[in-house]
Amino acid sequence: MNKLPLLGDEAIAQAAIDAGLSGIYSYPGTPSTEITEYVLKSKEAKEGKLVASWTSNEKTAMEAALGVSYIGKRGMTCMKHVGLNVAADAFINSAITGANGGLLVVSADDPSMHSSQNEQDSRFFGNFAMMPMLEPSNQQEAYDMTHYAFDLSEKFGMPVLMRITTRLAHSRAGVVRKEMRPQNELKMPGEANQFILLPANARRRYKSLLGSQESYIRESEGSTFNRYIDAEDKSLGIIACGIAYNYLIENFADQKVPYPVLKIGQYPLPRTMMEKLYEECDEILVIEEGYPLVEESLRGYMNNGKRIRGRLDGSIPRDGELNPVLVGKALGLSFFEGREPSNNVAGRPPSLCKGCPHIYSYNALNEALEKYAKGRVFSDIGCYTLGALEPFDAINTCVDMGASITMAKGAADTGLVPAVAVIGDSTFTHSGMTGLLDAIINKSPVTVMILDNETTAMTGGQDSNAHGKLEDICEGLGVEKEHIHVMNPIQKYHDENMALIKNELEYKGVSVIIPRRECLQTVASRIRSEKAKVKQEMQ
Ligand SMILES: Cc1ncc(C[n+]2csc(CCOP(=O)(O)OP(=O)(O)O)c2C)c(N)n1
Ligand code: SF4
Repeated sequence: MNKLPLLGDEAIAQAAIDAGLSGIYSYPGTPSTEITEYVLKSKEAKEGKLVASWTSNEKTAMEAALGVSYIGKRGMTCMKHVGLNVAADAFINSAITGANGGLLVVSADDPSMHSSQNEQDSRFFGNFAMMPMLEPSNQQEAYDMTHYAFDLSEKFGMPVLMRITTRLAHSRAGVVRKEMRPQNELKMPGEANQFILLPANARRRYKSLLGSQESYIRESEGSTFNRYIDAEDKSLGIIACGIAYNYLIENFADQKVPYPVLKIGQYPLPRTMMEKLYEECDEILVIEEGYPLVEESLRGYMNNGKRIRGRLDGSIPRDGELNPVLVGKALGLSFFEGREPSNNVAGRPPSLCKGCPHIYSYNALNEALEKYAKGRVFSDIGCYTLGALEPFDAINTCVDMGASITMAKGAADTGLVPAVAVIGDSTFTHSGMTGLLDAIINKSPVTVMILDNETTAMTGGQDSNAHGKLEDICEGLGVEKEHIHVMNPIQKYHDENMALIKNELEYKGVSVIIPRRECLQTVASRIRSEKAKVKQEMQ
């Protein structure tokens, strides 16, 4: 059968299309972005009138997907792990409402923080919500699990969480597709009050969620994604979750592990299988990406003195991404570790593109702030966070999306002068607008710079929901018109821009400055696609 060479992210997207998805809503975030991008570009998705859309943030995405499920259709939302924090209110409550049409939430974790603020483990959110969870070990499984996830969700009337990690999301392998299934017809929830979480309903729904846990465990015990692979040598038993299973078998030439292995791909954990491994083997090694979730639960409910190894006892490092070498070391294997990489591929620190508009915003801001001491610029998350690096050294904080304006407000309210917030256009609509409203309500003396490069550059140039609307939004929220300014962040206007910022730093209320110039990368990609279009028309 023909195989498609797909990234893990693309395999998930293709499987969702093939499984009869009707709507996907997401906010970009590495390493999840390519799932929604694939659906947006898919001819099959367009022909099937599948709705695919970027949203303002992960919470609005989660709620839109829940709306799709409400009417009986199959819905999906994808985000990076920290996005699940933003979506958490809707996500946790969706386990109480349950699903009508199949609902899949994909959360992509980034162990080692290749492009993230933390390396939290989304499986804890799945446990917290008490939802069934899937964790693929390779691209084919990512495809098969996604296809199955919608059936699973409809079988139990419950959303399903899929947890993936960077390496799986961004590596490619051949994937065999299943037959395409038609989209669901419109079908309202059978239970009239299911989605009305008034206390009386919520209590009933919560009891039903608790009552369903045993059936989720039974489903895990019988799942083809959880396998007990027996072997002769019982001196060690290995539990390998998700992609860690791949790292394990890569250590053996014929992929045959001499010890019994419990491969985990579906949660809640298959308790009987775990008990069997624990009873049959002298000691247990747990290999899992992220936090020691399985290791902790094993220590918690099965510990009768047998040695349990993993991230907690130091057999595997407590933090950071796994790889076959780390797994091999935990198994006491010796092997060729490879050479030092050539300088051509050595890691280089990230930097703003030459000529990036953010450079000129920071040059002007730095000069305007010269007479003040350090510690006054609260930044946010985007390409402009690179303003923390030399030669700019222009920002003092970066915590989570939206934290720039709110932190500046708190600092300004309690005595910092001047307090500056720097935020990108996409981050502003993600979670900056509500903070700006707070600042306006309290008349906090903050100078907010919304760096408008007309795109979501950091994650690859998705459309920004703020496009063409920033001044109107700020005015609508209540910023005084005379304190909303647009500037052109370019060397030619440096003195003018600097003077404008200096002036607003003196203002004892909320002012907004919008440096506006398109990201160079989106300009280049637009020109490339226009040229390709012209070439195509001439052929
Ligand atoms: C909660 C959360 N969601 C998504 C991301 C991924 N992410 C990092 S920055 C960013 C947006 C950047 O766009 P913008 O604010 O316009 O700045 P630009 O990169 O264009 O300068 C996104 C989506 C994240 N870090 N946290
Ligand atoms: S991608 Fe765009 S916004 Fe990001 S550094 Fe390059 S030019 Fe600047």
